[in-house]
Amino acid sequence: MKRILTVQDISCVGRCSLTVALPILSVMGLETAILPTAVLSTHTQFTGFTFRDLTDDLSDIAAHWKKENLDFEAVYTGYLGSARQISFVSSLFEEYAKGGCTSIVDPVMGDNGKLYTGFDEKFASEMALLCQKADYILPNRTEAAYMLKEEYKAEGYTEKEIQDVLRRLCGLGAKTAVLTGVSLHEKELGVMAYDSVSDTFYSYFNEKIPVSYHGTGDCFASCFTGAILRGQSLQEAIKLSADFIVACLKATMADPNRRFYGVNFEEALPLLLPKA
Ligand code: PXL
Repeated sequence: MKRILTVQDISCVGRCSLTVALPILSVMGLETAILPTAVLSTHTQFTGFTFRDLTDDLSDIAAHWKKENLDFEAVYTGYLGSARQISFVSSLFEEYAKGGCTSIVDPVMGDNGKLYTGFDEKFASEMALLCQKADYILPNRTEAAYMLKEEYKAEGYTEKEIQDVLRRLCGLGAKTAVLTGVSLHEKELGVMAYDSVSDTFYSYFNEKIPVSYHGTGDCFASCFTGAILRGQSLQEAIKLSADFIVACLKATMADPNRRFYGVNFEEALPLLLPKA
């Protein structure tokens, strides 16, 4: 069984980061090791959350793994809380890249044109530097705009403009860029991707479900990571991940007791089981 490492926070309540990455990657048949960057009582869209920064522990944990000769087929990063954490992950990528490890960065920073609480433009520039070292980067359109220092266009962009954004994202240094939250037609929402090595674009769209929930980006990135690691193509990986998010949203909307803070991804997990 392949072993991967995911580096992100534990939001104790909130259906995001490690509480979604672990079940998704496990159901996809991957052994998942975790490196928790911080413990928060909830994600940062609540008010009054607690935040215990674990940056000081990261290097001791990694040093122990090295002593035990533990390595990983992939390192997948999500929410990182500070420039110091980015710099730590950057050295982790360098260390593990020697053994042919795949690196996947979800540059979690914001949505709908705005950065989340606690992030600023300087942090976005640091994240752009981390993307240099990644095989795959998975920004939404807001994160892409901040990393490229470009204006965020809420709507009214063309396919060609998105392709240019994808080329510039790979220009940061990543081999493949996957851009989420792309809507070229009013009733559709989906993903466009660019593999700079083969110079090929990919896209996949679904009917737009007009609701917005936190944590869907983390569900997408975890599913995408699982799909790539189990050997699915880039096109298959974006399709499965986008279909999974639609299933998560539909399950959430069908639940009269739905939570405001995250999606019912648990009900959609069977879609991700390896085919028997
Ligand atoms: O879903 C992304 C995410 C992850 N972790 C924390 C967050 C958020 C989004 O707001 O606050 C702590």
